[in-house]
Amino acid sequence: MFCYQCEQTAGCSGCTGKMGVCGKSATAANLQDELTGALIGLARASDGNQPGPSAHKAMIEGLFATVTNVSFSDEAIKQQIEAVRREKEALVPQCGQCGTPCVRNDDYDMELLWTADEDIRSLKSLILFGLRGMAAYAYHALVLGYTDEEVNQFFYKGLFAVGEDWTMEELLPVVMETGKVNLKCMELLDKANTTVYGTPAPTEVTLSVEPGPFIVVSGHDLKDLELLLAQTEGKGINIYTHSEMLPAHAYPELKKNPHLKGNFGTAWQNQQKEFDAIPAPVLFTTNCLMPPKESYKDRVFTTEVVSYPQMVHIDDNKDFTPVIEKALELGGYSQTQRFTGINGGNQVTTGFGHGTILSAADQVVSAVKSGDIGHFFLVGGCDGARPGRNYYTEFVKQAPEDSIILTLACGKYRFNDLDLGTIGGLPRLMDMGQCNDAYGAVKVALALAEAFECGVNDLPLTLVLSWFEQKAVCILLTLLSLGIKNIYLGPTLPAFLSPGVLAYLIDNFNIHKASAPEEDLKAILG
Ligand code: FSO
Ligand code: SF4
Repeated sequence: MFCYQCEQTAGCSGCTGKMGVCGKSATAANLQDELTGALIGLARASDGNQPGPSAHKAMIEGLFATVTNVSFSDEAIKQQIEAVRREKEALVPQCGQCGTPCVRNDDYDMELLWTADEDIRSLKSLILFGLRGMAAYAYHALVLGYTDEEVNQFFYKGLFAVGEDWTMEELLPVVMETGKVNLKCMELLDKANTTVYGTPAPTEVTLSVEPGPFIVVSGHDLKDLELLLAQTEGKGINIYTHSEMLPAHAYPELKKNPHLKGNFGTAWQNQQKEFDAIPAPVLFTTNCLMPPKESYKDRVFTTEVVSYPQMVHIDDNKDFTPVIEKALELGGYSQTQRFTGINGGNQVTTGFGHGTILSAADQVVSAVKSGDIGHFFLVGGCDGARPGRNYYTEFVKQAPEDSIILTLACGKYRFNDLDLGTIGGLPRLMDMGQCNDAYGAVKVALALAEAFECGVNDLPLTLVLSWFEQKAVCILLTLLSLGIKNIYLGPTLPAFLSPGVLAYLIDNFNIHKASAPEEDLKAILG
């Protein structure tokens, strides 16, 4: 196997051997390569043909399944390979049956990518991993009935480029286009979420768990949470969010359910410790699933494209009865359990989406003009297990008192239970939501730039991002496609950035590797 798509990759260079650091087996990794090769074959076959909704679904699901911490099951990946090949066959039914096959629509051999020239491999990796992240967002929009033809078509265009023998000059525009189209995809998901569930509003969420049966829901899929809330209504079962599901509390149509009680646990990498003794089942709707330990593996359920060998998978009919029965069997705690966040706080606040922040735009602008607000930081992104990620906690703690901290994604658990006080009636710490809500952060930045009649890069705003997996890659590409410069990225730089491509990003976008909070703050504010 070879895989170097996430931040925890072995030796900061690539997972090889029998198993990746994430627990993905070599067999699953090789099958994921075969799936990706089949998707490139589908992209090739789409050239001059018109793939329809079923091909788009196979494309989106196939890409999403290869995101880190999503699919560990050989069987599930094999079924997806079959589904992709059926879609290709439907597009080019006679292909390969002529006397002199041209191999134009063949599946791609991923070995060609992993052994390519390092700069070409780097650019193609940016495209491929960006597409994987974007597919996750397209998937969540699709389950809510929202789809966009430009987004769908770009999956084929991007993958086609990965399979071609192109130069750096030919690949670079596709890298930037991946970011541009991902903005459209995140906008689509924002529209889907806010149309179906309403505009998020600031909401305090307890970290305590009440007595009685309960279910913990992890991942990013709001539709699954909605369905589970409906199926548990009146059954005496409480629902708690976990990790990236926390922002669900802020959506009016989800919040109205009285049995949506609070949030359990912190970011994904702590799950093996946090789920160890929990008297309740856990439902994973998306990443980040870690290999369950013996002590709790009978309590983990998966759905959508998440899969793990021998775990109960809730299929597309969405009958959550096995999860509900497990919650009733385990019974929950006998007394209220008071949990805290990483810094000892017992509640967190979420729901500062672009709708809420922009409704206070006048207040924000006058606080900047009066000097009450000196700087904005967006400290967000994915969390991870590597040491060094307390950089983000320390950065937030050391940020000056006249600064506003916007945050999003699971990296926020490093500091979201801190009380940072207020400036001019505005909380200093505002949780904008999940990773996909980076769309909202872009919207706020563009609105501020307009209010101050300057470019985004001229605002007193710095993006301090933590990356872990491929959704962070597509978000980074979106920010670059908007021309946003001076981003601080950490805790380590992606292994798939070759020295040549990294030099390009530094020269053109002035990307900085996060170093030490005090040094970075000094450089930013000095
Ligand atoms: Fe985190 Fe995992 Fe949202 Fe990622 S839970 S690491 S960027 O999947 O998706 O922030
Ligand atoms: Fe390694 Fe990350 Fe790939 Fe897992 S997803 S095999 S940890 S690089």
